[in-house]
Order: sequence, then structure tokens, then C-alpha cells
Amino acid sequence: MRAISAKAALKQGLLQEKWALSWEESAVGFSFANDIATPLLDQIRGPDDLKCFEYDDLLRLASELRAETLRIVSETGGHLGSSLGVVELTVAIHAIFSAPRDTIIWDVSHQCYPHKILTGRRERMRSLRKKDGVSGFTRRGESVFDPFGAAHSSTSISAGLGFAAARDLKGCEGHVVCIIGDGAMSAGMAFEAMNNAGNSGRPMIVILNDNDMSISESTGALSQHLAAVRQGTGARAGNLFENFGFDYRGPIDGHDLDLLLPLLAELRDHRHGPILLHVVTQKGAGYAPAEQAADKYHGVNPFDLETGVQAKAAAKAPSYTRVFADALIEEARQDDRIVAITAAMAAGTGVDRFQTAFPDRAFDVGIAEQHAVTFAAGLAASGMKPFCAIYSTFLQRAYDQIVHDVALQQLPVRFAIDRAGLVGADGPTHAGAFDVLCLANLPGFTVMAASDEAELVHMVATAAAHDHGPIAFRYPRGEGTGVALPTKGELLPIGRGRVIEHGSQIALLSFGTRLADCLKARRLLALEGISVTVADARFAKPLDTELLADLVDTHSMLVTVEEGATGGFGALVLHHLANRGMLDGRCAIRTLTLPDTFIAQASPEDMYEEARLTARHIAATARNGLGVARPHVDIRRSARAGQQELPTRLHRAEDR
Ligand SMILES: Cc1ncc(C[n+]2csc(CCOP(=O)(O)OP(=O)(O)O)c2C)c(N)n1
Repeated sequence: MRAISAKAALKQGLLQEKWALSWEESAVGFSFANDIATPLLDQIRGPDDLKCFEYDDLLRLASELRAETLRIVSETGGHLGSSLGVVELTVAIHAIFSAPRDTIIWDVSHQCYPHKILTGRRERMRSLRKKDGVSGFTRRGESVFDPFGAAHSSTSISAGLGFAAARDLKGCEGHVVCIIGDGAMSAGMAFEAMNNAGNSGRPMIVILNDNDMSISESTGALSQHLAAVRQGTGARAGNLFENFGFDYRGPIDGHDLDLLLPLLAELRDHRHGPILLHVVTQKGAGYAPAEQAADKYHGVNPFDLETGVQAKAAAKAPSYTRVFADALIEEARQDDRIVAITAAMAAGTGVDRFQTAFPDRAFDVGIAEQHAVTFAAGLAASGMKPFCAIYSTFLQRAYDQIVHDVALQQLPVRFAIDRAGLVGADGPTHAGAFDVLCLANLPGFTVMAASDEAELVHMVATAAAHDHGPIAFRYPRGEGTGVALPTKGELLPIGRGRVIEHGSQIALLSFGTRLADCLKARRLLALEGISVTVADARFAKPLDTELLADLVDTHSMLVTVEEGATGGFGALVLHHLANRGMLDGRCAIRTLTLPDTFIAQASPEDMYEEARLTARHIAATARNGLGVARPHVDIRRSARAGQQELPTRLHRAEDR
């Protein structure tokens, strides 16, 4: 790595003129070297150190902070564009306010890297998003400077109002500052909070960081309104926020410390009710490859600082997301009632591909999962075939809409649940753990999980044809298994699983993509002479009761395996078997689920290792269980002879 001057960086198109100036002033040069000089940043042990800096020093500090953020994320990967956009804002906030006495809350908190660097975590930043490392989001357990954890959006104003109310009730001092993006501001929860905060009259500060970007471009009327305000062509934004009971300042350039510092000082001294400062920033600011990218480098892999090119392992198979999108496009060619809905995750869910094919039939409703679901319910009630493509973790926000608006009315909304299971570096806030137990316990819901990408194609077709109530199918983050893809999806018989491999002693019943690990476990057990059946349940609801009866009758041991929390597929299997008297002294049963903990960030492989859901763990569970299971007898024959004749043996508690 070499250090180059700002002029050279400018020439190479890595830097725009506006930023080159501050690089030049900072006298550190635009450096790609790992040992870049950061003399001012080196003096910062915590935010109080900023208080001794003069204005010029703060300007230089911002340059160093931007360089440091870039350098770290180029090595670790992570949320870059949003962090680059708030460098000056972060410096200004910590120069004016006194965290942790003042409460600083970052909405979503994917933009918190500069904040972490300034609040004593600089040395640990290379462990960002890694196992046992610094979280990519604010986390209460990580630092006193993170008073409130986040990762899902639009929570900051509600939480901030909670802090403000507690402060007032306890008779304490301290400012509450919430920084929220224009994307996050569009969600219902932010408006609910403003409605409450504006009426409360409690002093608190909301900084609206308006970069006119969500992950993709911002959508919706609020976004248009803010654009008009920025351009000075429409109503003052103040009207909107003032009508909610907030004082309003702005819009101002959020990269201009000259403007930011005095305004924040004014806000600090403003003690009369809530106030909103509207700052305009640029996502990816100060790094040309980010500024020019369509997604402004929202989330990046490690990348080459000189070129901006991200490291990417060659894909061995298409991603599940892509397979879903392409399968849906195929179905939509045959049926013009099919429409796709995303809540601000067009690229993440593949709805962007669908939108390219059918611009009028794709809806990006903004960060609004609740609305997305009820909007889909309205479409379904009108005879359309809505596919709501939402990550498992974000679907949590729309549970009442799923129950009340969809399930209760038995409306055929199709839920395409992406990122099911553990997701890796984003950690527990993004794990898709709870959708099965939430959905499969609702009357009339059909719930499927794809075991590979070919199955996903079939499930898209099955969902498209399913008009008798809500139906969901889940699939994980990342690449498929590489199986051949069918040219056309087949209709799966509802509530029917399939046996993949036949054996005689142990049955592994998988729901989802742990099927591959079950097959590996089968091979491991075969080495020990243990004969294993592997089945793919396909459905958690309705359960394939015939398959279950068959597996229980003909094996000494049944192990269910799923990438979800307890209370899901395995629990439904146990309920069914228990209530039919099929646990009474028959086959030993174990249910492998995610453990009853929130698993910390790590690679997906490490997370599954911790969850004890790998082939090795499946084999060990089966082997241990077989040790206590009674030897297999042909139970089916005995059962036919009369249940009372069956040997009684208590089902042992799970001993994982
Ligand atoms: C409830 C919820 N839905 C979706 C997301 C995924 N998401 C993460 S960041 C983001 C965009 C946020 O945009 P904005 O608030 O404007 O911040 P910016 O990245 O532009 O700084 C989205 C949709 C989320 N974090 N939470």
C-alpha cells in the first residue's frame, strides 16, 4: 500500500474536489497506507477529548476519522456508505454534547462506525462484525456510549422519548439526541413516536439525516416532500415537523462543521420541548467509488481502497434470493395477478429484478413492514396474488397484521421469507429464528421451508397456485447448493414431505436447508454401521402426519432438525405425536432447533457450530439417542395388533 497526495487521488477519481481540500488541509495526505498518520485521532481516548479541539482541529479530525473508517471497513467489510455520510455530524455531536451523560441514539445504527471510533473502540475496530468482535451496530453490552441497541429501523425517537421521560421523572439532567435517516423516518413507528413526543413537550433533539437514500433510493411521499424542501421548491419541512409539535431547524449541509457546531450548540441550550434539526448529507461522502455507486456502498465486502473493487468469492451456485426472484418472474409471466411487495429491501429480496420485468407490478413501500402486509392483504382480498418478500427478522414487526389482517380473514397472501436461519456478521438482530413458530401456529396458514434452490422454485409455484389462505415459504441467506434448477416449478402436494434416503434405525426429519447436513450425518453414521432414513418435511403446516406415523413406526429414533427457534417445527411434531399417543413407548425422539439464546455475530458456519446444528451434532444426537432407544421392533405390526400391547417407556428429556 502506498500513500498518495490528495491531488493524485483527485486525478484518479477517488476523491472529489470538495473533499480534497480538507485532505490537503489536514496535511496527512490521502493515504492508502495502513500506517496513515492520524495525529489528532490518536489523541482521542473518548469524546471528552474533542472538547479541547479548536474548529480547525475538528475539521482535520473529521478527515482523519473518514480515512480511518475507510481503512477499517476496507479490511473488514460492513456498512460503509452510511458511516461515511455522518463523519462530520458525528464529530460535531461529540464536540457539542457530553456522552454518556447525554444520551446519543443512532437509528438502525449501521452508521455508527465513526461514533465507535471516537468512543474508545478504535483499537478493536478490526474485529468489526467478527466472532467475539465489535458489533456492526450499537449494543448496550459493548459500551456505555451505546445507550440503546438497534439494527431494525425507526426505533430511535421512541427510545429517546423513553430516556427523556425517565430523565424528567427522576429529576436528572442530560440531553437526548436521536439521529435518524430519511429512510427510517418514513416508517410508521417514527411517526407514532413523533406524535407522542411532539405532544409530550419533553425536551429532546431529533436529527434527521437526509441523504435521499434508503438502501436503494428513498421512496414515498415523505421522500418527495424532503426533496422539495432541500431544493427550496416546496413547502418548508418545518411545517410537517412543526405540526407534530417539534421546533424545526434546517435544512443545513450536514458536512459543514461551520454550520453544524453553532446549530448543535443552540439545540443543546434549547430547553423547550422537542426540536428537529434537518441535515442534508451525502451517502458515501468523501470516497468517490462509494458516492458513484448506485447503492452508495451501503454494505460492502472488504475492498481495495485504491480501486474501490470489492472482494468477492466466485459464486458456486445462484443465491436463494436470485432463484426466488427468477422463479417469481416466470410465474408472473403466466399469471398477471401476481405482484411483488418489498419493504425497502428491493435488492436484498430480489424484488428489484421483478421490478425490471414488471415495473407496474412491483411495490417498494418503504421501511414499512406492517403496511406491506396489510397492503398485500388488500391486494389479496381484491383477487390479486401478492408475494410479500420480507426478511424473516423484519417480518417480526408485522405480526399483528399477519394474524389480524391476513390469517383471520384467510387471505391468500404469499410470504417469501428470505434470510431464514442464522445470517452471520449482522448477528442476532438479523437472525431469522422466529418465523416458523409465529406462522405455523396460526390457523389456516401453510408454512414451507425449501431444502435447496430447486425446492424453492417448486415452492414459488405452489404458493402462486395456493388460493385457499395464507402461505409462506422460507429460505436462507446466501448461495444455493448447486442442484440443477427445474425449468418450471412443480406444484407440491400440500402437507406432504418426501423421503430422500431410506434406512431402518434412525430417521432424520429435516425442515429446511439443514437437509444437506442430515445427509452428511447419515454418511457419518453409516461408517458406524447405523442405518439412517433422511426425510425432507417440506411443510411445518400442515404436517405430513402419514410420513410421521411411518417414520415413528419403523424406526427406533426420530430426530427433527430445523433452522429456527424452539416452538416451531419440532414442537408441532411433538404435539402431534403426543396427542395421538404416538410417543407412548414407541420411538425415541429428539428435536434439534436453534438454542434458547441469541447467538452472537460470527460466520454462519461458526454460528451453526454454536447452535449445535451441524452434521456432526446431528449425528451425535442421533447416536446418543439410539444408545438409549430400545431396539427396533416392527412397531407397525404391534400397533395394528393393539396399542395397549406396546411396551411403555418414557420419552427421555433432550440431553443435548
Ligand atoms: C424494520 C427494518 N426494515 C428494514 C431494515 C433494513 N435497512 C437497514 S438500513 C435501511 C435503510 C435506512 O435508510 P436511512 O434511514 O435513510 O439511513 P441511511 O442508510 O440512508 O443513512 C434499511 C431499509 C431495517 N434495518 N429495519
